[in-house]
Amino acid sequence: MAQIDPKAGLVADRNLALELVRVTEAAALAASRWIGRGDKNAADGAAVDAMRKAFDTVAISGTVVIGEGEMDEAPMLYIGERIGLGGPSVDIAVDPLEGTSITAKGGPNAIATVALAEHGCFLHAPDIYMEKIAVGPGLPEGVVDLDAPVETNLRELARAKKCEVGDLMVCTLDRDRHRDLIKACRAAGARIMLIGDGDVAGVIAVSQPEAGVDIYLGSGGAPEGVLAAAALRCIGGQMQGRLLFENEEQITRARDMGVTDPQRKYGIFDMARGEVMFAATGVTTGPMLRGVRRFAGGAVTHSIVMRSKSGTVRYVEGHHNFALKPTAFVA
Ligand code: VTB
Repeated sequence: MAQIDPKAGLVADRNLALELVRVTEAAALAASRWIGRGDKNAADGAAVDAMRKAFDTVAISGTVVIGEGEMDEAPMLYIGERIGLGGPSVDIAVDPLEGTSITAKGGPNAIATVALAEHGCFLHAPDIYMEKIAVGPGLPEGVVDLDAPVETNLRELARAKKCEVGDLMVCTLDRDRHRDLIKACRAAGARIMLIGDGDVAGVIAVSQPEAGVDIYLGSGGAPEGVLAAAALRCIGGQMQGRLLFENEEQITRARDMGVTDPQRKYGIFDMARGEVMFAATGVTTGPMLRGVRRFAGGAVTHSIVMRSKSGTVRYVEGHHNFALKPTAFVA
């Protein structure tokens, strides 16, 4: 195995990005056994377990900063857990199965995902909601803003894209709490793609022309917001987020995690600074990635891996031979 100078930082190790794919592949393969079987906890558990084991083979000194919960509520990949074989000191954000309910129902767009940054570069987001707005690359900085009315954002975005508001596709989670948001988008004349779960992929879609999404709006998990910000740092695009607190206890918890201003509007660099790497593997098929296809003795996976430093986006098709692969990665 290549020797890595721990002081050289991430920059020294391009290969780390490809190592991350092994980790998301492992989680996706494990979760794929549970597609459509109606047990989201089993699907999630399998993904977490496989991802945790896969991290044991990666040459990093990693600390989980976005994970499965606090140490007392999650046995593995909990916030603060140290993972990896030893190597550069990095912070890790994980969502071993983004879309547990989707997987349980066999629906579209569930992914296994991981992001990595130099120590101290990810927002330590508590597991609460975050209001999010994101658009793709190549647009004037500040073309949309979390604090602007929906109509204004859509009008400005259409102007920048030289199209009609009616040409725009908004992506948001299909939730009752988005009733007013959806109404405002429709009143403005925009089209809407309502997704059941999976707002990491939903946000990333704004930066993938083939996904046909122009803007992501609405609230979803704050940890998912940080993962999406990491991805957009690599692939390009603009994103803002604000934590949505429902009670004092959440504010106190966030303060303990280093959030000093609960009202703060976070820009993409506030959520994922420095050099960032992102990887995801499809569990079920969506616009971004194809899902795991299993067959006798093996499976095929599709993954995306990217680095902010180079901006290279790679799609990796993995053909897995279960006769040769350690069982931990197959389970
Ligand atoms: C989103 C979605 C996730 O949580 O972040 C969502 O991307 C937000 O919570 O896949 P609600 O379901 O309460 O709206 C997930 O669904 C994961 O639980």
